[in-house]
Amino acid sequence: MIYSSRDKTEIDQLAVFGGKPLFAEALHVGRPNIGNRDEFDARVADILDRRWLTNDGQYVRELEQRIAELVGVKHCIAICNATVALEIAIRALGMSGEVIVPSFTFIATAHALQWQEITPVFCDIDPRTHTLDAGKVEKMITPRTTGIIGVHLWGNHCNIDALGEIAKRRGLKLLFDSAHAFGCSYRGRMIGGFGDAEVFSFHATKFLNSFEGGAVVTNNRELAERIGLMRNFGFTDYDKADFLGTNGKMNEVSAAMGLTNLDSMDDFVAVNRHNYNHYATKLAGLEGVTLLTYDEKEKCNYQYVVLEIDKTKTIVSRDQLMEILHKENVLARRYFYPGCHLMEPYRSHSPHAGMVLPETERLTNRVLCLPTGTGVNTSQIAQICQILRLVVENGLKIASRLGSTSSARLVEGATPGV
Ligand code: T4K
Repeated sequence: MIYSSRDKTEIDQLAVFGGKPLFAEALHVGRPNIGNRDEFDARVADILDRRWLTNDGQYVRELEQRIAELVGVKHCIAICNATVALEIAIRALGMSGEVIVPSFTFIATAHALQWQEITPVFCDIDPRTHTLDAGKVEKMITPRTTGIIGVHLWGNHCNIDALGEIAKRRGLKLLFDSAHAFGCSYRGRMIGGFGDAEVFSFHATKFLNSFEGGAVVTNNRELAERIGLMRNFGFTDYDKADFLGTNGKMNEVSAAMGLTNLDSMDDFVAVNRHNYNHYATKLAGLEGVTLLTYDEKEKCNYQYVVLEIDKTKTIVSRDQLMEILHKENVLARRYFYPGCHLMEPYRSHSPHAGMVLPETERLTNRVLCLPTGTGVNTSQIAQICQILRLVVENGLKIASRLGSTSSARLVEGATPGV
């Protein structure tokens, strides 16, 4: 192998042991994908000229139409972010009591329920896809259960057919948190058209961003109308509110960003895919480090590069590996540690929830997400992988030098959910 002068080949060169960090500037997971700036600037100028900034504006409508066409659904309602979109969809679907969700997800999935005093009942996941284990969902149903929320984590689809079958047979509503899955497919059909409704996120860190934003997509006209009204305080006319509503409106600048990025969507996928393949090549054969795979038969946005670290083989733990990368200025993230069930208020409500979540608890201690997207280049990826290789191939030496204090320090100082 040929090394450049900046490469690290000895463990003493690692920043964690006092070496100079590999990157002068931080490499982030979730650096936004940004499309054509001139196109965006022109749209913003148009918004200012027309003085129509929000409230069902022209760009919001165009974005909704283009998303509905792309996904192949009848209705798209743009919302200010996916958390509020989930809250509105949950309420519009009439969910109450208990709803079954994975714990291995961003806390927003659970919070959107709890915010309306609906209890999220955490169900375990399939360790292969990191999505709800349909076989276990049925066991979590009680007389209070009104729905299931599946999460297409990392863009990997849930077992949609099995969840649909359970929901139908048990008379439950089925919603998908598709925050990660814009541009992905299931059995050749785009994610977005399944269950009673699906929710996308267009947060800055997502595959397609509108700064902040989200959308509910559905084929149910009545539901779409209700969601559209709920997004705007429940107003059905001037001075007339027929529903309890909220302010879930997307503004015009966000829609302009969403439209601009939609135009570059194919380029974003190409970059992500290239990055993913590069990681796969560079990490091939590295014992104890497994790259999450995506279903090659489906469309995928490849927005997440997800590693599973098996400490029994790498000797250094996932948290030590993360600490080492952070010191090199590679801000890898342990999404979605420690699992919703171990964060408040859920931890206090159900202190023993973990007993039925063995796969979730195993995964939350293994997963590490690496930087990708248009903000990272091929040579940076090669350097990140070289560090990983150096560390794992010297796992025993490094783990003993780091000692047990590093992970303890890391966990103490960790940001919840990070
Ligand atoms: N459901 C699921 C499954 C989700 O993953 C999410 C959100 C939701 C629902 C709710 O969607 P929204 O209501 O947000 O639309 C980030 C995002 O804030 C969050 O949207 C996302 N999931 C989650 C997976 O990741 P944090 O706490 O990691 O954000 P933060 O600020 O640490 O940013 C992540 C990295 O991105 C940082 O290293 C910095 C970089 N970054 C971030 C922003 C905002 C940039 O480089 N530029 C930026 O503008 O949650």
